[in-house]
Amino acid sequence: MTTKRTPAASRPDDGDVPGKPGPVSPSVAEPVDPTAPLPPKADQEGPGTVGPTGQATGADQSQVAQGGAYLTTAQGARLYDSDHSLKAGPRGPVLIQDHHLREKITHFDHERIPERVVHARGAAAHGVFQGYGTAGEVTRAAFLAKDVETPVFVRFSTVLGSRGSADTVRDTRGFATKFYTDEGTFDLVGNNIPVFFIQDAVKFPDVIHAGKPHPDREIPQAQSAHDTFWDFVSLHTEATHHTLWNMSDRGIPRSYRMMEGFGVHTFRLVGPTGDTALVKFHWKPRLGVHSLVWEEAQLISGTDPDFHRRDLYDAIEAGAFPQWELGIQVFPDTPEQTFEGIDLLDPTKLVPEELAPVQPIGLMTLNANVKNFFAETEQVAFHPGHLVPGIDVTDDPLLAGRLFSYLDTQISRLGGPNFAQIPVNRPHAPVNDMLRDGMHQTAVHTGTAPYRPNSLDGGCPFLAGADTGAFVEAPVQVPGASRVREAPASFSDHFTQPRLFWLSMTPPEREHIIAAYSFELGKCHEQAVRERTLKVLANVDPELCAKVAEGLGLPAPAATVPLVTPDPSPALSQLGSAWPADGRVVGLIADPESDLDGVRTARQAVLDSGMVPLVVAPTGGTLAQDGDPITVQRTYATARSVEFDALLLAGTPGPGSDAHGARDAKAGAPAPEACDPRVALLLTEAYRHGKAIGGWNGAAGLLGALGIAPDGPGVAVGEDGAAAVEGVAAALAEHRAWDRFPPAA
Ligand code: HDD
Repeated sequence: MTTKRTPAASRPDDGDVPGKPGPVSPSVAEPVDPTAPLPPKADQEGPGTVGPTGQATGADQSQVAQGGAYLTTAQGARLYDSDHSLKAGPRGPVLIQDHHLREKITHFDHERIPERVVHARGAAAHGVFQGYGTAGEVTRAAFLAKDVETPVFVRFSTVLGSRGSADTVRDTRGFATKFYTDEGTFDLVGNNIPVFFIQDAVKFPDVIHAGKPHPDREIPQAQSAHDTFWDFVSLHTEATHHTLWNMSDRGIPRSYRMMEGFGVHTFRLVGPTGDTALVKFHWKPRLGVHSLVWEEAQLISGTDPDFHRRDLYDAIEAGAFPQWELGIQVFPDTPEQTFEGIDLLDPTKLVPEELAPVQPIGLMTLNANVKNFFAETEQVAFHPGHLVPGIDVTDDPLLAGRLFSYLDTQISRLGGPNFAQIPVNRPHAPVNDMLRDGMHQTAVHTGTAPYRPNSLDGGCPFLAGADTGAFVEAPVQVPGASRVREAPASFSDHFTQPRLFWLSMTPPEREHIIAAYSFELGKCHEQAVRERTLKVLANVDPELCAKVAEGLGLPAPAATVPLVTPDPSPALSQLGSAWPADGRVVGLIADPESDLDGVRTARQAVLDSGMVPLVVAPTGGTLAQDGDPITVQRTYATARSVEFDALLLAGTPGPGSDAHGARDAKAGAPAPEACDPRVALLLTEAYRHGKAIGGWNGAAGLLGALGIAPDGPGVAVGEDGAAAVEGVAAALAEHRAWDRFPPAA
């Protein structure tokens, strides 16, 4: 039997079926004016979808995929069939005259563009930046003036992995922000680590070739735990500082929302009177800086490789808009371009905040998700050379190479020089250039004289001066010098700042660093690479070197340089501050016999604290003895501890019994085997990862049976659900129960 397709006019189901298009003209999309700025993002208020908690999200349902009533070809001809190729008879050969088949398949064949050579995997969002006006003395940049609001687009990324790689691998994270200012687009293309592997852009292909998968078998994916990476960084010791940050908790962030961002290089600001200052840019997250632990990161790579992408999207969709303060460290623009002995042109060095405090200059809020990943996240093109009046570059040799590289890469990635006409890349300032033609030119330029000087188009456009908003380079003195391929002497200190970082870490942070080096080097096959890395570590710190050597079963070498011991910088540690628990995910473990009123109370208390409750139960559906049914979001089969920042074990309705399979246990502590093994795994894994754990009425017995002391660090067993939530929220202020991790020393 065959299906015969006939033109729509003779089909009975068209036009008069509710919800189906009637015989009206399809709506025609407005022609796009490529010179016009992007329209403001539509408000996200709307009828809404259901988010991960079962709550309405407020997402805009009016944004459907197709705008018109009828499916058409790319040329606008209505289609009567898009499911069958044109054939000579139902079982006959496909005819080459099927232009629709060819159009559809050809377009599909070209749907992918080259992925970014680095930072291929990313997630992005729209938002707004509001200036505080506090930078007015050091820069004339208008978007930093008080209360000026500027639309932004931010893309976060990993560096090494391909587009489909996992989010939670150990890596640096990109933090690239596009400010659509009234004076032109400013891109701050930074990372979540304030220093870089190399001091000169000419080394960039080397470090990336070393970090990417091996060229023969193309493995491992998105990892630095392999021989070529460690071969390079052990030979090229200026990478030691960045590598140490990567091995620290900064290499495995909990969320993009909980990462710092850094402009890395020193930039030059130009003030209203032409005075200049050197600055370093910092993004400070309102939620604090938090990380995963390594086992957790590895498990998530398997259970939810989209963890960070999902987290960002869900938070914004739920209205929990992430925020960062932009701040600057300001240094005098002296001919030496150093501060307290630190070379400001060396991108492997940071300036401790204790020496130069970060001064807040504005607030960024990400408040809208992308509507189409390819159109926006994939096609966005950042470039450190996208600068606005008042923000200029310095002679950092790494930055100089980047100013060339980013423009160049977009030409091959986005297929030509007109990528600024792609909607997400369009400036919001009026564009009046004389750039013409080229691949993917979508503007229809009028006039006859795209050159200057000209008289035929009235001589316009005119050039501006600094007083009329022009970008004017600061007239920096360039000392007469011979051409050399050399670095300044100060660039050769590769160990003082890694040592500063190490000495600034708390015991659990040090323990994580030792474990990370031991893991990564343990994955290397080449003994020479391991031994050479130990020699590098000996020049950072003897304890670090000895502990990693112990893990590798190798002798610890002695330092080959004198160890300088700078004052530690507490600001480099992620511990020691209390942060809002907003946006943390709390798993509520309950079964049909649990104290469901307590579960309702706890669930509401979690929501009231700005956190996200997910009910975990033996099966899906709802939990209800009486009263409002409680929707189950995860079952014992689908839940894994890594999805949660904290777990709450619901108590039982009556006094004195134990929850979750332990109810029948004899007097005294229930046996661990009485607990459902999946619940036991949830709890013990969360405990091992330093997560907050709570419960009420009977929970203490079960926790104790699993080896979790009910009065231990980060464990909150309360009288009822609300008290347990309060305890858990307090524990989450420090993110993890750090006392559960053994100290390094
Ligand atoms: Fe880069 C992308 C950050 C050094 C060459 N880089 C890229 C992205 C970020 C950074 C966040 C992703 C942008 C996006 O989301 O589209 N890169 C940095 C930082 C560096 C750095 C903070 C040092 C301080 N990069 C660097 C050097 C070079 C490049 C030295 C080359 C000489 N980077 C590129 C690139 C990429 C890129 C190849 C790939 C895709 C793109 O530019 O648009 O041109």
